[in-house]
Amino acid sequence: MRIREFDLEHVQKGDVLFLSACSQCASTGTISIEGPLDRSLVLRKTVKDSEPLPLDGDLRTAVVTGDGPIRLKAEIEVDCDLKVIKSGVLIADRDGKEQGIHFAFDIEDGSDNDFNDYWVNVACWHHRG
Ligand SMILES: [Ca+2]
Repeated sequence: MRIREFDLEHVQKGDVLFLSACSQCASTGTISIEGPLDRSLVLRKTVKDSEPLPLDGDLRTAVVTGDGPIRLKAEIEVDCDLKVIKSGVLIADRDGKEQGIHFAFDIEDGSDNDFNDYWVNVACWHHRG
C-alpha cells in the first residue's frame, strides 16, 4: 500500500466540491477527500482490471463545513512509489474574481510512466446553488 496526500489550495468553508475518478491499471485503491465536509467523499477501485473504468462511489459531492485543511488522499495497493502530476486551474469571472478551482491528478502506480493509472478530478466552487 502506498499513500499520498495533497493540499487542495483555495478550497474554503462553504465551498461545494465534486469528485470523480477513473482508472486504467491492475491495482486497487481508494481516493478520498479529507477534511471538514458535510459527508464523506470516497471513491474505490475494487477490481484488478486495467480496462478504462470509473471508480465506484455514490456520494460525489460535498460541502466544506469548516476551516481546516482540505486534502486529497490516494491509497493504492502497490509496492512501488506513486508518481503524481497535480495541476490546478483557477475559475475566475470576467472581473477576475475567483469563483473556484479545478484540480486534476494523474497518478502513475507502476514503471511505464504513462500516468493513466488513476485520473482524479476535483472541482470546487465558492458559490453554492
Ligand atoms: Ca502506468
